[in-house]
Amino acid sequence: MLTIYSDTHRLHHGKAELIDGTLKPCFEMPRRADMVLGRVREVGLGDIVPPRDFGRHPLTRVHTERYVHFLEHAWQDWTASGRDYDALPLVWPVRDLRLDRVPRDIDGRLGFFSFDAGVPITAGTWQAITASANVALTGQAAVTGGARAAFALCRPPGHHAAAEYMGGYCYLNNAAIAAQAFLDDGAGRVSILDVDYHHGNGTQSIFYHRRDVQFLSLHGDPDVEYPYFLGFADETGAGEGEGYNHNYPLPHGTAWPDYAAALDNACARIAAYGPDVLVISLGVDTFEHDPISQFRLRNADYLEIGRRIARLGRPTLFVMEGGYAVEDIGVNAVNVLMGFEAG
Ligand code: OKP
Ligand code: ZN
Repeated sequence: MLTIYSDTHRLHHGKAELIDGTLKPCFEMPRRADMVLGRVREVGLGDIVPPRDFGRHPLTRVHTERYVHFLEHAWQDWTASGRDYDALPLVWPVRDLRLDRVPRDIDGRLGFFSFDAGVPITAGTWQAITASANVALTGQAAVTGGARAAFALCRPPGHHAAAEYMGGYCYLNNAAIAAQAFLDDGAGRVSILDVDYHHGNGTQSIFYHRRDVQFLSLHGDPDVEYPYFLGFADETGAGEGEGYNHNYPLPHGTAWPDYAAALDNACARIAAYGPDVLVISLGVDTFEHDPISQFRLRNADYLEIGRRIARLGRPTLFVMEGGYAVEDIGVNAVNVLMGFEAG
């Protein structure tokens, strides 16, 4: 399997995140991608190539122009106002606050274009997030060109980012950008299966009213898990998109048997939909030792996830999302890919 990787991810390195009421080093760190790349090399998964530059157009197919403009200029605006530590949002337009005014001031803009504080913007964030999107798009082009599968080793991740807000370590929605690019290159139907531990609220939001993209997500029950405000089972799509969104909220402590049952149900829905291509939002924070998550999957379970995805028999793009047990992230992510190749 072809892997697409860019070293540019390194330019995005947030210093701290607010967790448990204190500032701690960011869980979403450059070493995550290093560990995955190291494992890809170790097992000889296949060629590793850098991304091509697809420019701005595919980004604005799923994100608004003003949001992309905000991301591009945020660091410059932040430093122009005299700060040089991570730019972080700290005030949000909830409920009856106004959404019809986009603030001019950078602190207001950071809040307007985000839904949480888990999104530090640093000097190299724009370069890293556009490289990450280009990694996904290069994988998409390989699959459109006839590859059975490709692995987009994206960092930072993307599935929490919606059309015009960032959050949960995510800025540009790499999987959604790739899915839209498949459609723009002639696919009629795309399924996105999100196996990250957290609900892919951004991806769901982007495609919620559409039937050309089916979205399915297995994740910690939002009643008790981040992102809390989306990802329930009764969210099934709206308008034309009614019936094309499927959430599988699972309790804390979920281990392989229950996870596999949900995965089988999702796979049956994908088979019934009959997509031309499959995008996997590949998070491995479902791992038993993940430091911020509460499922109990084990190393070998990831091989089985890959086998089940392979049985769908569709051209498949894997897009890296979360996974914070850094010593195991490479083994777990690449186990999915090896299971796929074996299956
Ligand atoms: C990004 B991805 C944990 C706080 C969670 C944000 C998590 C973002 C995960 N108690 N903070 O889905 O892996
Ligand atoms: Zn996650």
